[in-house]
Amino acid sequence: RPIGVFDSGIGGITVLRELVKAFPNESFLYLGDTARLPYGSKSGDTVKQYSQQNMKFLASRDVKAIVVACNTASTQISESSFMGLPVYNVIDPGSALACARTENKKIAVLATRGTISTGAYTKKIQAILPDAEVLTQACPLFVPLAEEGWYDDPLTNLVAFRYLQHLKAADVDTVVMGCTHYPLLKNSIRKVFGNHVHLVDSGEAISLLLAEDFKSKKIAPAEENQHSTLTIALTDASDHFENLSNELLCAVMSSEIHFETVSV
Ligand code: DGN
Repeated sequence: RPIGVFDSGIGGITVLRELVKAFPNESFLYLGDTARLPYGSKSGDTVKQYSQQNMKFLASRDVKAIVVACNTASTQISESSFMGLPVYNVIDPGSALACARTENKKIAVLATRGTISTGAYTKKIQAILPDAEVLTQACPLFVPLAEEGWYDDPLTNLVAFRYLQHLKAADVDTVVMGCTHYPLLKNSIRKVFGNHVHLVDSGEAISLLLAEDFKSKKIAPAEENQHSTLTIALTDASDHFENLSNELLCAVMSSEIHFETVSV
């Protein structure tokens, strides 16, 4: 049985890439809700409703676990199981990893307006490190830049400096990329903060958590010699999406990606 993963668009592919890298024997079914993208600027109730529909779709395809590869959706999902399947949000492991990495306890969280407005990261981080200083910044222009594939571009650098310069001046030592699109713009984010700052990536954080749960048998690992598959289902067909995801995943994939268009 595959692991189900969903996001509104290309962002969750950064999570999928880390999962494929960490668990090469596993099969994955990725749902990109491209027909209803973006989630980051929609109300909590709408994002919650879309997320429930996405989880229902993944459950109907017999996945063994659901990874919510979208921070905005993660803020609206309080349940840790859905129709009997374990559900993983990216905010809990991202907060835990930021707390493990920081030394000066000054942490910046970059995310969509939707995620920032819930205060989810600040609450989670301060539940672990009560005296942590958490600075937040919504970066709404990052999502269209990532969807456009402008990963290393002078315009992206300029936007990153405009959003982030004040956080660099505030001397944060850890930066949570609290939107799964943002790791695609890592080079530009690095240019602002320099090499000494820890960048926390949702994909890395969730992979560490899943590794623990495979070890403790909370989820059953795939058989060693099983042929793994990767399916990407989109709610709106897009050649651009297919090209970008092929490009992002080719280095970690051993088999071909199967694309489908679905309704949820
Ligand atoms: N990638 C999503 C997140 O992590 O919040 C949001 C992107 C979007 O739909 N705006």
